[in-house]
Amino acid sequence: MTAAIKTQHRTCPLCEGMCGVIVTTEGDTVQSVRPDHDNVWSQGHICPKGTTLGDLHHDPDRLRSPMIRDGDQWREASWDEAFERCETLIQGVLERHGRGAMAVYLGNMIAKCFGLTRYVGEFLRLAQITNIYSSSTVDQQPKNLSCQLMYGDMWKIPVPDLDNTRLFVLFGGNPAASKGSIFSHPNVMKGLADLRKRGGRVIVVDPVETVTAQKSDQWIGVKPGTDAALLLAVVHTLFAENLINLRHLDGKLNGFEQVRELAVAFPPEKVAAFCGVTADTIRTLTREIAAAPSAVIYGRIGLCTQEFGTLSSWLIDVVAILTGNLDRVGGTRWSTETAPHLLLTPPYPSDAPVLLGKTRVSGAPIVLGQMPAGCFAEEIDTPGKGQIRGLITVASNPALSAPSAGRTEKALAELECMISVDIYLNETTRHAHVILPTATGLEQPHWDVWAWVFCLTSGGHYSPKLFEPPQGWVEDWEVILRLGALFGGAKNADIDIGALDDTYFASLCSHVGIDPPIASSALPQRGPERILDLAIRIGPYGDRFGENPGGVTLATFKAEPNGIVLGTTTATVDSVVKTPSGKIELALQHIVDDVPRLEAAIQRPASDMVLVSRRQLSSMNSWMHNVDGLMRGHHKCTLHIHPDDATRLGIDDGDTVSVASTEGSITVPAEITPHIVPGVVSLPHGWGHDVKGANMQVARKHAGANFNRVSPGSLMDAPSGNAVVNGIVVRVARYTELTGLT
Ligand SMILES: Nc1nc2c(c(=O)[nH]1)N[C@H]1C(S)=C(S)[C@@H](COP(=O)(O)OP(=O)(O)OC[C@H]3O[C@@H](n4cnc5c(=O)[nH]c(N)nc54)[C@H](O)[C@@H]3O)O[C@H]1N2
Ligand SMILES: Nc1nc2c(c(=O)[nH]1)N[C@H]1C(S)=C(S)[C@@H](COP(=O)(O)OP(=O)(O)OC[C@H]3O[C@@H](n4cnc5c(=O)[nH]c(N)nc54)[C@H](O)[C@@H]3O)O[C@H]1N2
Ligand code: SF4
Ligand SMILES: [Mo]
Repeated sequence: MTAAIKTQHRTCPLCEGMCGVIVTTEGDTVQSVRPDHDNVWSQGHICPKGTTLGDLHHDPDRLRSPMIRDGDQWREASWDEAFERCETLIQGVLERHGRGAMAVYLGNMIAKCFGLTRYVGEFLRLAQITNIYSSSTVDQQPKNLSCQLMYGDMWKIPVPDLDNTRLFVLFGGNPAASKGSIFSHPNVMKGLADLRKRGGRVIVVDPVETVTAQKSDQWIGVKPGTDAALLLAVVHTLFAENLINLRHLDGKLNGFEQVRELAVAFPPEKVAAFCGVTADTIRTLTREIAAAPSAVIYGRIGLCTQEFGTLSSWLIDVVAILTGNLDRVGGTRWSTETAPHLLLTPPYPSDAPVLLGKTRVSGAPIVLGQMPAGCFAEEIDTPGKGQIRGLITVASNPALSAPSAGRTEKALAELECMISVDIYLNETTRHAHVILPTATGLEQPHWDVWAWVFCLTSGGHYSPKLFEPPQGWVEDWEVILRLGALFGGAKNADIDIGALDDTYFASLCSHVGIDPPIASSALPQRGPERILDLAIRIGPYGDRFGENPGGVTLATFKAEPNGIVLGTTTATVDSVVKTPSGKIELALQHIVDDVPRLEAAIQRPASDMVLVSRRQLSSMNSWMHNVDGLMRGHHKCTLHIHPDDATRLGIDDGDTVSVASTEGSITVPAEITPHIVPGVVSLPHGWGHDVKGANMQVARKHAGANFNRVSPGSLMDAPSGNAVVNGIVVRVARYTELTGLT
């Protein structure tokens, strides 16, 4: 008898593109994943990664059972045994070293896992771990910081209104590969092409002439790490040429004069050589922004993960404000979420200090509760009070994705207790004592909790789980709750997950003014769906448990397999800004204090060669290289280098080259391309899979080199503690077998 063929419409969870896909299954096997042309949001767009959801599901290397390591031997274990082992390990560290020796490293994929993302906050509360590391400090921390200070809310990051703008100025982002980030829009590249078709313009500021830049009207090849100077020169020109137009923002700002005074010292001529951009280009750019009927000024990871991440992230919004393009149709705006999950828990207080202290070993800043990822390795391997001895990683791979990766790899091996919530035995988790694999992809229900926060369309798409996980499986939210309680000091046998969940749910209800018994009787089923239903019901379109008859609930979305669009954003500056003054703070001291560091950088001699990071369409940070279908074709972990540099250094296309920094060195094949500024080389991150003890067979065959072995952990954006993985000074040379180096 042949198995029944079924189809299911769902959202691809892998990136902010939120593409609707149709998954066809035959029994337990995925036959195909195709674009869903009827999806109201993505309308048939898809990328190569989305088609591999079935391959990820069937990947023989994906863990399907908890794993326990004894020495260098791994064995499968029952969930009960695995949690018992966790208890022993955790108790041991707590007894020997106290709670201050515990740390957590939270990864990017948490945001894509519906259960983990809903429960990670409660995990942290229960676990009482204060050493919180995460991918945030190798990502958007500078933007969180500037938004916390400017608007009083770190998550109110303005989002481009691509569909209505006339000019899109894009700094340090490449949606042709990434599909957009902190900016959720269906098929961004089509949106940019449509903008050009209707007579608008696209300008890309990037040291690399990316595919996005090649499809734009103008590429400005800026030197890495110099955007803050360029943007200050833009601000200077706005003032000097009387181009300021605050429009509706007039009267809603503090710090206007301070910004004017700061920018006096940055005329375009002063920064031109530093930025590698002529003064004329800077002036023309400024005039174009000022003259545009509407303009988006958008900066992404290339702006955050660089030497002046906070200054650049802040200045993006300053330029938008000074030209009246914030909070405006066709400018950058804030979302109105259908399920506003951030409302369920207390926000980071708008009047609280952003700088919470300094790290133990090198005195780096602890900002917004995050320990800098660049300090992770040194905090594990440097003895003394507070040294990390116990660690939990959740959907993160710091051995590849965080700076000082070589040191991290060694440090992880020294931990007394390491628990990983992860689906692979990989470069990081190979050091764990216990790995707890959670349901992933097609085994999970999905609602894109974080993408809708950065989306100007208000809508939703719920996907039920397609496959039941193996029998006896523990749901991801239960895993993380139990671990929270264990780290909090509870005995495994005493933990009552249902009671923990009910207490958590009641606290969320109380926070949003809903009577917990009323909510619990309407929503008896425990777990993340109950919280999603609560978020939808208290949201702008929700039924508010009967107060708003006809309002939506989770059931409304469950009945619509192609998703629902309810409207566009209605958020305004007046509803968003939560600063103590009630105004947008243009010039806060914590940010302004960093300007002298920039002044000093402008004076220093230019480096001969600097390294930047890049993303690839068929890859997702460090973890999708085990999908054979995505790895076909030529070797992908190559160093892009300009022909002039290649000639100067005697490098031919395909030659193996060494890339060395103060941190370490790696070898990779060179790929000569004119699409890069001379003096800059670019390498993808997330590779380097040839390590002993990892079990990802396909990835191993396409190992590549680990970028972050050359990123020094000490390189940091001073105000935010964010890692610098762009603009690293390196020496590039042809690698010769004979000497090991050139
Ligand atoms: N040099 C350089 N370094 C960078 C960057 C850069 O541009 N250049 N970018 C940085 C950025 S923006 C980010 S966000 C970070 C990302 O870095 P991290 O968040 O540390 O991790 P990833 O590399 O995304 O690896 C994801 C991990 O989650 C696991 N995983 C995947 N799916 C699931 C799941 O469904 N459940 C569970 N439990 N686990 C899962 C994978 O096995 C893997 O271990 O990297 C940063 N590092
Ligand atoms: N296919 C795919 N999609 C992804 C990911 C992935 O790994 N693969 N990762 C996801 C994640 S976690 C994130 S955070 C987003 C990131 O999304 P994006 O920000 O769009 O990421 P990138 O494609 O890395 O683009 C960053 C650009 O910044 C440029 N850059 C480097 N240094 C500088 C600088 O100093 N100044 C300027 N102006 N530009 C600079 C780089 O050359 C690069 O073109 O993508 C997400 N989407
Ligand atoms: S990974 Fe590809 S298919 Fe999936 S949401 Fe992103 S763009 Fe769409
Ligand atoms: Mo990221």
